[in-house]
Amino acid sequence: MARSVRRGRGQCQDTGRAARRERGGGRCEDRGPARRLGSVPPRIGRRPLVALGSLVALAIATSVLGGCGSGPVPPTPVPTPGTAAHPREVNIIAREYAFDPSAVDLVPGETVLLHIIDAGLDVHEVVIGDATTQDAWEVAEAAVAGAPPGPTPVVSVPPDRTGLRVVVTSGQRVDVVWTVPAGTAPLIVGCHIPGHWAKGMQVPVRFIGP
Ligand SMILES: [Cu+2]
Repeated sequence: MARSVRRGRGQCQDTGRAARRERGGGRCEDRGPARRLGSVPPRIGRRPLVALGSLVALAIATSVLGGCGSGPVPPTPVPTPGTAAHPREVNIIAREYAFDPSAVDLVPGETVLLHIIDAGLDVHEVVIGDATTQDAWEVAEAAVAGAPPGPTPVVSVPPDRTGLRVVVTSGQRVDVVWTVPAGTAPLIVGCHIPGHWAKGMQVPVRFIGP
């Protein structure tokens, strides 16, 4: 079962089902200054300067390509799945007209503490559910498009299509504890305040393994 912590006037609905890095072992040795005091510096002509420049460029390229921090970027570590006792915190930020992150990573069956934040000026919502759920809310909310300013109109969908829904107003944060379905059927995070879905407020849930 999901439970929510209200911070403001948001609505929440839920079905409740819910280096020092090794560098190849090589060592560097300091051989001291290249020129001793009193010695006469060698004459550097045009050609040696060109050669010296080439060597510096090669050294920089080698440093960038093969030096510290090189190599393939490691994959993002898979988080420890949340439990009922210790839900994993997940942020979803809504603004005009997008969600951040652009894909919400969840582990099937884990319990998460969603921090849903409206960082925009308009009212937004987070609906998590499959395509059927998204369609149901899109139709239901389109029916109240053009409602006068004021409280968000009350809308509803059939009980088996509610998914998780949280409405947030500008600057508001609503925290919701929610258990991710154990299956891996595709889920979407969407906003159906009239017009918002079409403007891009839809991102996928990306299931990740423990
Ligand atoms: Cu929105």
